[in-house]
Amino acid sequence: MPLEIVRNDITKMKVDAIVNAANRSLLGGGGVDGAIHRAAGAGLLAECRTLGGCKTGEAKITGGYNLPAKHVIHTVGPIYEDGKHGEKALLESCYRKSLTLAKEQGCETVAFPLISSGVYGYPKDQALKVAIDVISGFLLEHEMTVYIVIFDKAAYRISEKLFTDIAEYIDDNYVNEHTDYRRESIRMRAPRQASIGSFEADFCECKEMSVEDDLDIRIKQIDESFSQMLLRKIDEKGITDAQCYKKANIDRKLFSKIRSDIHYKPSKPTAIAFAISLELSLEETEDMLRKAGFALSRSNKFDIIIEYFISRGNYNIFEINEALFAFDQSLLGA
Ligand code: AR6
Repeated sequence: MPLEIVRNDITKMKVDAIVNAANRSLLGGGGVDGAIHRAAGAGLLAECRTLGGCKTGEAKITGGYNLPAKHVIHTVGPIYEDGKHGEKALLESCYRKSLTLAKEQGCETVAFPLISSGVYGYPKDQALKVAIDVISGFLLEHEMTVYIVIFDKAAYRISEKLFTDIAEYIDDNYVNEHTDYRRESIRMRAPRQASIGSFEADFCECKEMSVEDDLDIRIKQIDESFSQMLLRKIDEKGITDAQCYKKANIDRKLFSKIRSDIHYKPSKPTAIAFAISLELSLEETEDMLRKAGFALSRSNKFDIIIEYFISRGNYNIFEINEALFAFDQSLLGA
């Protein structure tokens, strides 16, 4: 998965580069900076002394010394005042400059802490949003695996409102497998609500078709495999393969495997990630999942959260992953 949110101590990450939330002196400090210097040993400080500091929003690279990571990229985040002093642009710059530096040094795997979100006071939810936006934008253009490392889960939450909203949705919809009748009745009442766009598209496409042709197409689609449906939907949406797998947060190798094997059975999170990237309706998502041997269930928190987002037409995979993370569920992607 090109972008992953993980809970860990960044000093334990075995990646090409970890990013340090440093200060302008680059001579160490508290928080993640202190932890990185302690784990790397004195060699890191000695190299940092040669760098002449670093401006806010910029980044510099050193070796990793005793760390499992090969390099440390030191970046200096903004001190948050009130959000009106250019903090966001500076924080974006930290991520962008660090990623560019990592790319120039040939790094394939990079781990970031949530820069500025500790001592420097940047609100954690906004800091995470900036991280996700810049990193996912970068990954549309470059092949790399990037981790956002969340150290302290208690200190990290999606917005209170979204969290409460999803929690209520889970409470309202969580049902025992055997009393799943509600789901059916809801679907019967509003089967197309979340897919007006695609319904109209289907309707427009089919209006010149005879009933026989239409039936013929539908029968062929019953036998379609997951991989065939995926490729058909990519064509129908008029997007490229790369646009699809990048938006799904799936790496190119896995996509090639699926493309070349019509009987490929993806994992459930992978299948859902494609449904999200193709912006399928709930009904189409279920259809795609069935082809991979899965279903969305109302007795599963993960599934209800997915349903929450699809039924609201929110197909931002990173936001969905943030919410899944907050509810301790596995994330979408490979
Ligand atoms: N692994 C991953 N994340 C961590 C770790 C860890 N081991 N330790 C803390 N965090 P902060 P800033 C998280 O304060 O806000 C230093 O003194 C932490 O929970 O380290 O950019 C520097 O020298 C928080 O979410 O960095 C500067 O003076 C995030 O890392 C100043 O602090 C960043 O918190 C920089 O402040």
